[in-house]
Amino acid sequence: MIKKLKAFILFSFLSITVFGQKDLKLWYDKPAVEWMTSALPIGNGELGGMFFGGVETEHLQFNEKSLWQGSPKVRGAYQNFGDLYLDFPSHRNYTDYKRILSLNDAIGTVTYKVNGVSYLREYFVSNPDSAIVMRISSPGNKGKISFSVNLKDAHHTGENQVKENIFTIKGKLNLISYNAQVKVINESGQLTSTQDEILVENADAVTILLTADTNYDLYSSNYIGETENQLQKRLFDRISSASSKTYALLKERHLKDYQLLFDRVQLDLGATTPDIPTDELIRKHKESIYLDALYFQYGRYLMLSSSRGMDLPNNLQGIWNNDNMPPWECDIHTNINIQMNYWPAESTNLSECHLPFINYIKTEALREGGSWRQLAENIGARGWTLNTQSTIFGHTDWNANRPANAWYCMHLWQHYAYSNDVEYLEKTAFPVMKSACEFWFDRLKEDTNGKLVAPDEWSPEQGDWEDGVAYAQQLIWELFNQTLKASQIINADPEFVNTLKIKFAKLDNGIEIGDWGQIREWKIQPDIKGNDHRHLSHLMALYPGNQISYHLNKTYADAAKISLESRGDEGTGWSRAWKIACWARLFDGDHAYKLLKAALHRSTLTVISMDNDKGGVYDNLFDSHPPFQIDGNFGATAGIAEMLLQSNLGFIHILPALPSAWTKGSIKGLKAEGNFTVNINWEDSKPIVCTIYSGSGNKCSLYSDLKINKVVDQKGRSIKIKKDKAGFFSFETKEREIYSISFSDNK
Ligand code: FUC
Repeated sequence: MIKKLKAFILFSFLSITVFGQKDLKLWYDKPAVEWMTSALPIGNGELGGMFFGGVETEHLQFNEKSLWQGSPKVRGAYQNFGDLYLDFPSHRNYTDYKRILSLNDAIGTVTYKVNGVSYLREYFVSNPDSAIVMRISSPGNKGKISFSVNLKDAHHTGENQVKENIFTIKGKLNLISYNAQVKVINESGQLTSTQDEILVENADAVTILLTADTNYDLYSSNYIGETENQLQKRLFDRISSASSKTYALLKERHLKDYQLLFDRVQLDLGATTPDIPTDELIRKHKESIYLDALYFQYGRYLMLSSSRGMDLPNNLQGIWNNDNMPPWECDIHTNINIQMNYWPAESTNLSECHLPFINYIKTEALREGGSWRQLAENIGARGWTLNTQSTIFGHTDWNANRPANAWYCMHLWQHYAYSNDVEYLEKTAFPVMKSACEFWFDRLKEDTNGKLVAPDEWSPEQGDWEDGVAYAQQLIWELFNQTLKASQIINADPEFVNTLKIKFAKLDNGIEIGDWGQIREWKIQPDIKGNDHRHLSHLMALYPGNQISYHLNKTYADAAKISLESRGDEGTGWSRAWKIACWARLFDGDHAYKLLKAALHRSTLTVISMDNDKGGVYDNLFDSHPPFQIDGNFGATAGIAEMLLQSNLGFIHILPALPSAWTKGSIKGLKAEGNFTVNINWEDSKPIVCTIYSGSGNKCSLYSDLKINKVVDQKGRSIKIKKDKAGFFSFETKEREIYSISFSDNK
């Protein structure tokens, strides 16, 4: 009996779900018409592609994360790398067309028929083999594949060549050198090449491998690593190694690598897979809960595709950009965008994807003579700080955003809070957090009430600069609070800890209630009721910060609600996403859901607009600011996670903001602070069973609106529960054990 129960708990933990999760895909019955709105993204974390699925001409535009114009002195911008064209002149008239992006497999597919013959194309970007892999075939047929291949350099700064079955483009931008190689491998038939194209005739199938990189090196003092020749050789070796594997093996290696991470989280909202294409589904977004789950997982897909491998964060468009003069230089923006890009990393169980951002922060913040330290030095402070815009060469400009150092540190702390990795905390996070605290020790000044305030700050991106702006105060509060916690864990230098305690005690926490019941955004200039500015900078303490909650203080939570209502339910893409999380933190699931649906509103505008009624998604589910900005994708994924589970206050709150539209469902694999992994099944809008895996053996504290009936361990033994106060329970856990919690209706 006990054995059976144990098997059941394990089974329900590992595979809560044999449900609709296997059918996560975006699909269309026609080729893409426009890069931004309808081409589909693939990527391995640094190398990315957008495929159009054109039949007569296939177009794959590609990027590599470090291909930037600029240098430490010159601002520059993130660049398009190039375009691959496949021409099938005899495929003019076709039928049975379908273009798919499977999130389960991270594989793009294009299928169609010409004269009754079926054709299949498959595209993915392999992380283990560092290449874009494309396969052209006609299943069951021989000798049907004939087409030409063309590679275009988006810059033409160097010499491009075709040698047998390999294309090479190379050149140099302001600082860095780049190189891309494409290898065409035919099975049967003939392959010939000219100066600028490779021609395949009557092949059974063809595999195309594309790899691209630059000699950028974050860890070098001048940001340059290899010579051009070394780069060329590395890519040649890379593509040779990939081409020594069969297509089947490349695909197997890709699937294994991707699914290991993607499958960690599964969300079932009880939806059936719709039989209409995704663009039509978006038009009917209000009726579809399938789309809710798809959009949640799309954020995780995009994270895996844009934030693995090299230590550089994904940018305003992740890694996908077809423009050499992109909006806002497609850079690293520090006043919401880059942070939002990483909101779902820990909670949706993709902790590894957080590291490229974290390691980049550490490297730049501690770089001797680096620009972030220089900015601090310029105003007579120790430590490091930032402006609003940054590039991969440490260049940072346009409007001081000093409190961004505190906001960046929240990410450093969060990675510890979820992983409980003390060595990481001591070696990576803490030195950077300490240095940011020292900046504020030197910078803060006393106001007339004896409180410490940050002088001359901004509430991005509106109003006047003044002392003690809520945005700055709330962020510094988080920095001091989290650094103090970190200091205690690693036994930090007592002198520093002592100063931190003194400063923290005197710090203005940035939470003050104004004359219409709102959280004040500024101390001096008035808050205008109905100001619907897209930034929610004075609500930092609600989300992503931790000071405001109904669990802590109803008065402040009510005031935050008044402020949020005043901002309205529209906004640019990312603004809508932020509001999902804010309403979730106010435990209002239906309002959070209203914002999720607002985020899924169909947008078509592709030029910059700041209008609140223009945000939403394009037909390819890319978030539209407008234009495309990936932060809104990641923000919505984080917001949905926040609706189902919150753990930012030292306990796990199960289903804190479940909307009435999701009456029955389950979530598997969300992470909670304290290194817990959580599965929840619910019915009639109430949790039925919750299974928790304890990664570090911490005490598990929980909050639930329902009474907890029983906690059993893996062996089916009842675990002693401690009732703390109304709704709060806790129990001791052992490392790597699974616990199953059941609920009863009455409190
Ligand atoms: C911030 C925002 C804008 C835009 C830009 C890239 O400046 O205020 O809305 O997202 O970043």
